[in-house]
Amino acid sequence: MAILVALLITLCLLFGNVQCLTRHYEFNIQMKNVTRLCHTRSIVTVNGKFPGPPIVAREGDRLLIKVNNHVSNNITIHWHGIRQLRSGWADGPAYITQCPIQTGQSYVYNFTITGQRGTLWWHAHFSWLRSTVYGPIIIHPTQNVPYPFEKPHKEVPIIFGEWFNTDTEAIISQALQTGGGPNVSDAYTINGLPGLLYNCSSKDTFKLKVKPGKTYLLRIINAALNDELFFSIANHTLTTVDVDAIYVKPFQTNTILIAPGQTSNVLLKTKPNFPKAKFLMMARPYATGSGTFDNSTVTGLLEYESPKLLHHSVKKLPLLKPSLPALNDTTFATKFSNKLRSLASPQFPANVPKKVDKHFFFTVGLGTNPCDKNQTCQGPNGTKFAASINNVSFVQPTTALLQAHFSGQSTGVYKANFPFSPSHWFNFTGTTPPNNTMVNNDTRIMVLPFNASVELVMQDTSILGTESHPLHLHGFNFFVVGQGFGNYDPNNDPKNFNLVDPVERNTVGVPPGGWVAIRFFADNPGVWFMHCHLEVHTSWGLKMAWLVLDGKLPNQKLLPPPSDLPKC
Ligand SMILES: *[C@@H]1O[C@H](CO)[C@@H](O)[C@H](O)[C@H]1NC(C)=O
Ligand SMILES: *[C@@H]1O[C@H](CO)[C@@H](O)[C@H](O)[C@H]1NC(C)=O
Ligand SMILES: *[C@@H]1O[C@H](CO)[C@@H](O)[C@H](O)[C@H]1NC(C)=O
Ligand SMILES: *[C@@H]1O[C@H](CO)[C@@H](O)[C@H](O)[C@H]1NC(C)=O
Ligand SMILES: *[C@@H]1O[C@H](CO)[C@@H](O)[C@H](O)[C@H]1NC(C)=O
Ligand SMILES: *[C@@H]1O[C@H](CO)[C@@H](O)[C@H](O)[C@H]1NC(C)=O
Ligand SMILES: *[C@@H]1O[C@H](CO)[C@@H](O)[C@H](O)[C@H]1NC(C)=O
Ligand SMILES: *[C@@H]1O[C@H](CO)[C@@H](O)[C@H](O)[C@H]1NC(C)=O
Ligand SMILES: *[C@@H]1O[C@H](CO)[C@@H](O)[C@H](O)[C@H]1NC(C)=O
Ligand SMILES: *[C@@H]1O[C@H](CO)[C@@H](O)[C@H](O)[C@H]1NC(C)=O
Ligand SMILES: *[C@@H]1O[C@H](CO)[C@@H](O)[C@H](O)[C@H]1NC(C)=O
Ligand SMILES: *[C@@H]1O[C@H](CO)[C@@H](O)[C@H](O)[C@H]1NC(C)=O
Ligand SMILES: [Cu+2]
Repeated sequence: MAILVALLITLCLLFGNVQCLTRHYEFNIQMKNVTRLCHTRSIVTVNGKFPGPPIVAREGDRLLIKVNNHVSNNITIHWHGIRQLRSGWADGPAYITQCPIQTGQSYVYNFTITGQRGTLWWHAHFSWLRSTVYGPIIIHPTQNVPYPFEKPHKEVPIIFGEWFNTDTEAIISQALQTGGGPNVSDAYTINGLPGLLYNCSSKDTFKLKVKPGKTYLLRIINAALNDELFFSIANHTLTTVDVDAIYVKPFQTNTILIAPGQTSNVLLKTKPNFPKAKFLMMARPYATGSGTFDNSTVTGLLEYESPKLLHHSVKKLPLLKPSLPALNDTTFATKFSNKLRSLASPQFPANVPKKVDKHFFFTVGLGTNPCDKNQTCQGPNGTKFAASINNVSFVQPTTALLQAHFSGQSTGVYKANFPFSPSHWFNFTGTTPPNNTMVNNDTRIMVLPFNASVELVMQDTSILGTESHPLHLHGFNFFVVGQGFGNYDPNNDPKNFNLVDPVERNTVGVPPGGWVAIRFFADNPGVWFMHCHLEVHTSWGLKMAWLVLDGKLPNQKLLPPPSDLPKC
């Protein structure tokens, strides 16, 4: 199959020596037979590629990406982390900003990249299709603007994924039917490859070939469906310089932690001389829930290009392994997230809201739904698993929220009464859970006036056991001003908030049995999805949406929908 990516570049703007381009891509959604772990599966792909093709752009560019759906599934594509200023129609979550692109239909995603540079990613945002439909978004800084760190010799995307030997759509549909936890993946992958530690997979190993004494920029993306991951390279130190396409104060670490939805640029300095060893890179989960999970390990190889003289002896070199934190090492996770700080420099300031207009307190966690009368369910005590925010388990509407809002036809689609805080206060992280674990199902959204400064505290619950939840907010970056364990204390915890150089990002882990406080300016009109990026929790309802109203000025209003916007 010919590669169908057509990249035409047309000049759109010229000011000074800075060029702003329009970049055209074509994404053909098509099936492809792919073999991993000796299992061949027909998977949904973009242009027959797995992982999908990279989008490469420069800060300020406009992207026009035409998506043609040639498969029997409905699909949408989300440009994860892209701010989508006033262009919410291009954000992508199905039934939130658009109806799905149905079989045989096309839709052009049209947006600009404003004030962002680094690594983001794109993925399907319909059911569990993102398990195979994902790829990098590489955003170079404006021309002639250097990185605030050493210029790398080479840049390499490292995308983690999860491989399933069976159809992921069947897995989630079976789980929703039985009420139990879904089957876990069969392997983790680096750039689609599982590596040496799985049966029948050693040829499918990602190899990073390097030269001694150079600096490499690894653009790391966690595209796994349901698992946070630790990542390390034997005998090498990584320097984190950016997360979620925002520069951070550089820090060195042997291991990084990355949740689904998160991205990070790290520098890898190779050894000055050709070493007498080969090095494994490894990733495996950080898992805090009580359910079963895929506890396997993906490997890749860091290989030094050998000097000619040594060529014959390279095969015999010893293979060194990194040591990774324990699967449940929350102490490491906490230390790691505390190291992440914004640059907060004159060139890259941290514009943290100092005063707050709107305070919100949301509980996040698992709960249950009753089993149908004539059914036996496999969730807790014969119930069905559910998940909620403030005990509201989000019910997906049958038309897109943004369309309903824009056309003034929200009645029967959503209610603008999402709770500011839980209706029922209890010991959120106590060891004795409440006797009623049932959630409410509803399609409720929270309305924000334009430019409101928002503080949101998200509190994990222990109702069905504590668990880390990577919460992702569409349409915004936010500052992570505080986090802690136990129940959030509104009197004392804010005293320790970091309003100077907190990390700015789009996906943050709510600590297991703890809380996280974020702040942002609601400066982007539209309907913005917020959800756990563990796909199983999203399927169970751990999601909601914000409606940010238009501002008064003409440039503070959501633009009208494009004419090809899909209909439900
Ligand atoms: C995948 O393989 C099956 C069985 O060999 C074949 O019938 C099918 O056409 C293939 N699909 C694609 C997309 O190549
Ligand atoms: C993309 O969106 C911009 C801003 O709304 C609009 O001016 C332009 O015509 C659109 N381009 C296409 C090809 O739809
Ligand atoms: C999930 O795993 C169970 C047990 O191995 C198996 O019986 C079932 O068919 C699997 N479901 C799907 C959808 O693959
Ligand atoms: C790798 O690290 C181990 C443990 O720190 C050390 O003993 C060994 O010498 C290192 N090997 C290389 C080739 O760097
Ligand atoms: C992974 O889980 C399996 C089954 O639950 C268990 O037998 C195995 O020991 C675990 N492996 C590791 C490395 O924890
Ligand atoms: C982590 O897991 C180990 C066993 O794998 C267990 O002994 C330990 O108590 C666990 N730690 C926490 C904090 O849950
Ligand atoms: C349960 O009952 C409903 C209606 O009473 C019926 O539609 C459904 O097929 C039944 N499900 C099973 C598994 O028997
Ligand atoms: C399940 O039932 C047992 C025994 O009645 C009870 O102790 C436990 O809390 C229940 N769990 C849930 C999740 O409802
Ligand atoms: C909540 O539960 C935890 C663990 O059971 C306990 O240590 C704590 O004191 C409780 N907090 C309150 C306010 O009851
Ligand atoms: C929950 O259980 C406690 C003690 O087991 C009981 O006192 C309380 O009334 C129960 N609450 C509800 C709402 O059933
Ligand atoms: C929520 O929806 C489920 C079906 O998804 C249903 O079984 C349950 O009764 C509903 N719960 C409430 C409180 O309405
Ligand atoms: C695809 O989306 C349309 C519009 O929402 C819906 O009517 C249809 O049932 C969906 N089909 C599938 C297979 O999900
Ligand atoms: Cu979650």
